[in-house]
Amino acid sequence: MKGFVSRIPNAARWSVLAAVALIALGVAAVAAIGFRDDNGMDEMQQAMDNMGGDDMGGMDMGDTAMSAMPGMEPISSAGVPAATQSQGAQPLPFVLDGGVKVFNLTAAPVRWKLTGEATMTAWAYNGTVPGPAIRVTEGDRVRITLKNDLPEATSIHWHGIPVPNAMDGVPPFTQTAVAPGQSFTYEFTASPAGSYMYHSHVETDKQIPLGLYAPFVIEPKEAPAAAPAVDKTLMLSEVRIGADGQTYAAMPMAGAEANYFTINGKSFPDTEKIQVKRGDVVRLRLENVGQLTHPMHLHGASFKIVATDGNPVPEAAQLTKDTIAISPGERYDIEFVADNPGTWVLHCHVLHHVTNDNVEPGGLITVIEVT
Ligand SMILES: [Cu+2]
Repeated sequence: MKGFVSRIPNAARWSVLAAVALIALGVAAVAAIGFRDDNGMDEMQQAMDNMGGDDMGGMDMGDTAMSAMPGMEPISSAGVPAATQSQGAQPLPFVLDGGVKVFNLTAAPVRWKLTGEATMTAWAYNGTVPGPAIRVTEGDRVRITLKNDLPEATSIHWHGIPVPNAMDGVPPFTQTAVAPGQSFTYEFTASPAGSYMYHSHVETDKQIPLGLYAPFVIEPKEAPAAAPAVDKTLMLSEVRIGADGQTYAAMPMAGAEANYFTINGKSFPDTEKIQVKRGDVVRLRLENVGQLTHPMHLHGASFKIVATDGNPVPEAAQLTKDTIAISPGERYDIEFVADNPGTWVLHCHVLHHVTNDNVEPGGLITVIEVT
């Protein structure tokens, strides 16, 4: 054998070696494919099929596949009426009953416009998203009756307000959930002053994105010497409208995420424009009732953080910023002097959150016009 090999010319010897090497590589490759086929690829293919793998373009999972998952079915829009009002977070009127301020809320489905083009099936208090704003004075006794005209049980939690335990609105711990057709009355003393929210505390992953939330402001008993000229509450949230036009509230996985981001129930360009006079002190109460963190960035001015989660910040501790990250559940009151005329924007700096179904500009942008 040695003699045979030594008699083969060099070039031919290299060819033989190369051929042997190629065969070895081929065997290894076949072995590898077989291994993956048996142990991984089939499972991966199966998972892709289960996920609606054909619909991965644009990271859309495919709403048919989504609706087959528990809790991921679209919200029924059958027989849901169109909203008769176009703006949420408007003041809720009350009647006085022996010194108690009495408010009435009805939770019911409604078709709610996010923009001129996009309409969601909302579950709303008194027909708007957010629901009506409750604004009272520190020390007021308030009584709020919730009537449930939803297809499912619900409740109201007074987010941030120290209420008696039985009034906290958290089934099954503090009350039984309010069944469809039933009512429940909450009563407590509104204190201390600050920026709060109220929202459902049943199936929150579904009911809050659908619109069961609203602002609750407790004014100080003694009005501050220099009250801001402009005082607006901006509630941040998000929801998903599928390629099938249906509303999907729950979003437990990547690819099935929210595609509409809202300020007071509207996505830009339908967010409310804030008109301000030059020199005005502007207070914005930023409240995040959604499930994502939003670093809100203001153009044209720096602001001071004057309250966090309803608690006043002592002047010496008030940070000066132009961007503030608001986590789910947080509230920040910011104030600035509008001394710079022009059209300025306040927007989220997670840039996907300034899109409507992936089209920019949209979502969490609001315009502040200083004239
Ligand atoms: Cu954001």
